[in-house]
Amino acid sequence: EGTESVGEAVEYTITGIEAGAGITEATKNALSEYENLSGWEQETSSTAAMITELGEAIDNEEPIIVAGWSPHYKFAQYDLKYLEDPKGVYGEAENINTIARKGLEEDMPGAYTILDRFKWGVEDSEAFLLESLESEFEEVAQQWVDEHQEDVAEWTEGVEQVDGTELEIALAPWDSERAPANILKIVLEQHGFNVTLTTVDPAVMFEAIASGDADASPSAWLPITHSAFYEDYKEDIVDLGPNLEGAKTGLVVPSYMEIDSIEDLKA
Ligand code: PBE
Repeated sequence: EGTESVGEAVEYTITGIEAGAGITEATKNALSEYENLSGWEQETSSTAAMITELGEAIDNEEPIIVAGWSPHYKFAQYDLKYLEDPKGVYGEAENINTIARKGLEEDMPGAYTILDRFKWGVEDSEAFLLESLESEFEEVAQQWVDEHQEDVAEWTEGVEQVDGTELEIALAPWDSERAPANILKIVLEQHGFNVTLTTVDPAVMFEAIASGDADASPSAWLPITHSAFYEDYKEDIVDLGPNLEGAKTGLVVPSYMEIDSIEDLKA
């Protein structure tokens, strides 16, 4: 036991999430860029499975290495740390941006204004996500809007009411994306829009905004996590900038593990 390496203990496996996630691509890049990770694999499945495995490992104080990100409630539930990433594979400052289809500003200036102004913080988001473990997502969103009327007033100042204009928001299937989408749905509906939320993989989300099938999305992780999708579609979308600054992705381990860097993951 005592002499077993971290690699042996985790069977040279990083516990990943959905195959279509941006972080799955970043982790593939990490596996090819860090020489000490040659022979390691990423096991993809689902976010729910990753969270279950993480919880089980922590219950047994066993080692585990997961593809992780913030904002996420796991940092409030468990004592975790990001492994240092000296090669910068997961990037430095990551943000969550709002993107819109071309022409939205002309077609629905009020909605565009609200989408453009919407902004909150990592702490807001993590408090929201923790709350959502106890209550329905829609209820948490309503409560957040009720309790943040000053922010909402800033986002909506001068925006005129419309009468049932349809608006489609595309979002990626993670809670960090469901949170802003549900807040925006409530705020936009208070201004008379009829909002549909459509959940799709990130690649499809960018494609839908570029083709105009969807109007906007508050879940573009840039500049790194969704860079491959962004590069494909950037000429055909409008980037409204960050709605959340200070997001992060990387390899995450329980704090009791005695390693600090991706380079410490030795065979
Ligand atoms: N995530 C959470 C997503 C975006 C939101 C980091 C898991 C990803 O595409 O990797």
